[in-house]
Amino acid sequence: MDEVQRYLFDLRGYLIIPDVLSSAEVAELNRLIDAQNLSGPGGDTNSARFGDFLNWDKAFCALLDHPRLMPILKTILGDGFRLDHYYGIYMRAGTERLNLHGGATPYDPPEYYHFRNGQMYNGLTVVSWNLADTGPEHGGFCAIPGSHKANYPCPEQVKEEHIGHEAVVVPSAPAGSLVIFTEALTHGTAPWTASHQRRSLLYKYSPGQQSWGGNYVQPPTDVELTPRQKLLFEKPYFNARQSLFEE
Ligand SMILES: O=C(O)CCC(=O)C(=O)O
Repeated sequence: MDEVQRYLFDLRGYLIIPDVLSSAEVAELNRLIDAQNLSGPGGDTNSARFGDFLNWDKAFCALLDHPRLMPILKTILGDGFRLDHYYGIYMRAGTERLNLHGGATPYDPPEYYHFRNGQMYNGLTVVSWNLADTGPEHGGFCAIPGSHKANYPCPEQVKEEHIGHEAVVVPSAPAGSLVIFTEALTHGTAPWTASHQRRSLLYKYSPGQQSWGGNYVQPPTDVELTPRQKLLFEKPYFNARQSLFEE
């Protein structure tokens, strides 16, 4: 994580990293999703989600510990982080918004942003791989920058106004980019207005000692993982946890 990325993540609670995937890689991941002949996306949030894609192809597993991602997650979560859960979001013109949720206040123990000893400490952290352009003219991820450090709860009026409120931004995140955000951020989804489908893959990581989910995510059964990818499926514990960065 470079100095600018670290500054922006601390300041805003999210980071956009463009051009992590090539257009050929994006096309291949979209082709693999198309091949599943999924029933959606529908107009409501439930029918705008899909799961289990780590079992579909090793291309999805390769994103788990992508070399561009790992040093960034090390700064955000410390060594030894783990995959907490994952799902995909797809949306079509008219798919509804997701309400704003999260924020530093009221305090939610597994979803925190702390700064101590000159470094950040994060709870549940989301890495969203964009396989289609998202942004103000399309819809998709939206957030209130800086709300991971808010001292007051997000007012109902702001939540109701959603993307109509000046505090809420819908950042541009083109196909091939990553959106990385702390779940301590107040965030949600802008309704989808574009003619193309939204396709985002959300991998959610927790620091090694904790789990947000009650059921620990299981490794795929149909795809062979690398040793480092297997470590990401370790149960939560702290003492003597193996480094993800050893040769
Ligand atoms: O649309 C997004 O990227 C945010 C989704 C989200 O906040 C959620 O699924 O809980």
